Amino acid sequence: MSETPAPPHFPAVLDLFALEGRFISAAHYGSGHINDTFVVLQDVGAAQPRRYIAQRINDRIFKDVPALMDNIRRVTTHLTAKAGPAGRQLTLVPTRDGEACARDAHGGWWRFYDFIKDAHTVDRVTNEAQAREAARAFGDFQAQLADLPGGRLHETIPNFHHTRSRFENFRRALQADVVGRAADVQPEIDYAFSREADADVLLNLLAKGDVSERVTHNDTKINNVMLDDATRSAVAVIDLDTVMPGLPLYDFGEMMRTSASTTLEDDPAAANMRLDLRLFEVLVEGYLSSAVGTVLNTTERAHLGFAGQLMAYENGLRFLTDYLQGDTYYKIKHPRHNLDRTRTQFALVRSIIAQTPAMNRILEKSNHAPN
Ligand code: ADP
Ligand code: GN1
Ligand code: MG
Repeated sequence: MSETPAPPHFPAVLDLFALEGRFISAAHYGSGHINDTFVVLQDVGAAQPRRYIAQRINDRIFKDVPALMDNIRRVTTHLTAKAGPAGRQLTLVPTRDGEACARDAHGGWWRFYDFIKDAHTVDRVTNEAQAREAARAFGDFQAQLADLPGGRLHETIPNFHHTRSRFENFRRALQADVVGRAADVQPEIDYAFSREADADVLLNLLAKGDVSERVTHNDTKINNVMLDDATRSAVAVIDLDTVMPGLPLYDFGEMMRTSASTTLEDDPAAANMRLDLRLFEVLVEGYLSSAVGTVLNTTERAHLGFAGQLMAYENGLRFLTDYLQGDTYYKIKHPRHNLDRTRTQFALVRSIIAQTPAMNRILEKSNHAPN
């Protein structure tokens, strides 16, 4: 999928929502792979226009948008109540009918958020403070949702981090080879098969009751946490489409994959991709110093490093699957984009494996540190 500009019928979309002011402009925004995100400027008669974030929700991927929005409404309401009036949380702008989202005349689903001011996201960690802040923010986020009222959240994408299912999807894509790309990627295919057993490790722990399901974010990429422009501290966790039942290890692993790595996920030179051991240590400190630190059991703590290895492997499998299927899931900017992403992820798996003894020493030390 490639990036889409704001559609010609965008003014009609704006009319569906209870926005302040008069429309000035809408421009594509951010670097997410799934939804179409726009920043919208509205003239409110002040020196500065009012900004909103508009998102067209990807309903090829999220099959039940009302269920997804029900999750987001519940989660944002709960977080806002906890943060109090001073907090800067993700806040939905309701439709004129008071709903959380609306469907345009072309069948597209839209939602609007208040623009979180004086904050930014980064696609790559460039200093330890960013990693520590992200870890604290995602840890606190999960802890704050431990008492979310209203029962189990909807599973917006079934089996999202079920690595065995991801592996079987890859195997099917390989067998079908619909665009004839398999022959070109034999080393990546071989590597995927060589690590197949990893897919079951956390699932087996879950089945035995050694780790347990909680409400988790499930997409804890570094660019899903907003950092304050001035203080650089985390102000809000965003991109709540995949908040649903999951394992905290998935959250830590996704964070480690994107926040303790040495290059961007799509660096065409996969050799640049390694685990940065110091950033791993900072993530562990940040995560365990957050409210979630007191909740994790010894099995979870012992698997923090493996979680990053597994999430890098799982994302590698998913990118490779998409490459084999002709790039139907992730947004791409060039034909080998998903292949580049696959290669960096498998390079990261290799690097994590090579540094596992050192990671374990860090984890051992963290077990003796006060929270
Ligand atoms: P995707 O699911 O495609 O990743 P996100 O919800 O993460 O979409 O949004 C994409 C980007 O837009 C984010 O990385 C962030 O930079 C920006 N963004 C999203 N929501 C807001 C918001 N409420 N305020 C300011 N920026 C936002
Ligand atoms: C997608 O939406 P975004 O860009 O934050 C994907 C994640 C992947 C990630 C890889 C719903 O995240 O699962 O880890 O790309 N989100 C979904 O960069 O599939
Ligand atoms: Mg995102």
